[in-house]
Amino acid sequence: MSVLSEKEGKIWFNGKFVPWQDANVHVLSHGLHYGTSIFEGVRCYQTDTAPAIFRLADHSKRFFNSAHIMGMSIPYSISELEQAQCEAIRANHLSSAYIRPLAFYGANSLGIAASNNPVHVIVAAWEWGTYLGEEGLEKGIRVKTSSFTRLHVNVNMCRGKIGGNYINSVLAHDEAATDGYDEALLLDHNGLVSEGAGENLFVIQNGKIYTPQLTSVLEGITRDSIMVLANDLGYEVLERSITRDTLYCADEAFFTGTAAEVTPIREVDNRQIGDGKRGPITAQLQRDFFDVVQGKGKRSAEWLTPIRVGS
Ligand code: PPE
Repeated sequence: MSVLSEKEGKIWFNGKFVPWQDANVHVLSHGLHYGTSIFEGVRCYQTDTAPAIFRLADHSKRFFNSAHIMGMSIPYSISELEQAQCEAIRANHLSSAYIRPLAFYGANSLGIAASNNPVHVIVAAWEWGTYLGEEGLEKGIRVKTSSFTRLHVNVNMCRGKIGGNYINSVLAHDEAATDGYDEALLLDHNGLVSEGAGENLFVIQNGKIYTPQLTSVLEGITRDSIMVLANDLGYEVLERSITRDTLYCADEAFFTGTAAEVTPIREVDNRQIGDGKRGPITAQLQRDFFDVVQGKGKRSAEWLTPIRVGS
């Protein structure tokens, strides 16, 4: 297994590219002790003409919103961050990649008080294949309801992609994986279905598409893309409360996320969903999603930022 920290390449670190293995921080960094970081997950896809970043402006906006929610000020502009992401693709000679922008408090002082620490910002990019397995994309995955409750809106704010929030996801995913499932499904504090450890959820019943409202779930950019693509196909998408037994009885269900893309769910808590395989509407939306990210969809021009290479 290749070790991420030992790769060759370059990482954008506080405004300039440094060799991959030199992108290190002090062990007393505030972000490491308290999870005081914010981040993004962005994908770049190969298209017929050039590599292209999917919904770069929307991810960058969410990055700055996460910082705003944290009360953290980012010492770079949105356009500098966007350029760094494009440059990270070029500098590492990538065509399809996962991009990880991250901002975190450094090591001036420890203690809960965070704001007297410097804010460090990095952008890394590397090849990252299918998140929940190639077979999962095709056949669907097995999901287990977590014993961990999803974040309460007044405990950890869910609109922010904040490092510390992910402890909840790590606990939930590890529990599900240890029990032999592919991913965890979390319920909110009212017992309603919220989202996966790193994915939004969609449910299809009688030709209608449903997804939980944006209370205790991340406002996923793939979620939004799927809602737009579904509308383009003439489907109604409704945001509403979903109970666990509604999900059990769904015709189809799937997860969305930058890493997970569009992953069908074939089983929840050992109950088969629909026919126990990727359903027809899921398959259609998945096709449209992969078309659009690869430059072959109606929305491609709107959603893709091509990276000029070799100039
Ligand atoms: N919910 C959560 C909790 C979440 O982490 C993600 C992204 C989503 C929904 C979907 O959001 P979007 O990517 O904008 O469609 N999860 C990121 C982190 C995955 C990881 O393992 O790290 C991702 O997909 O990049």
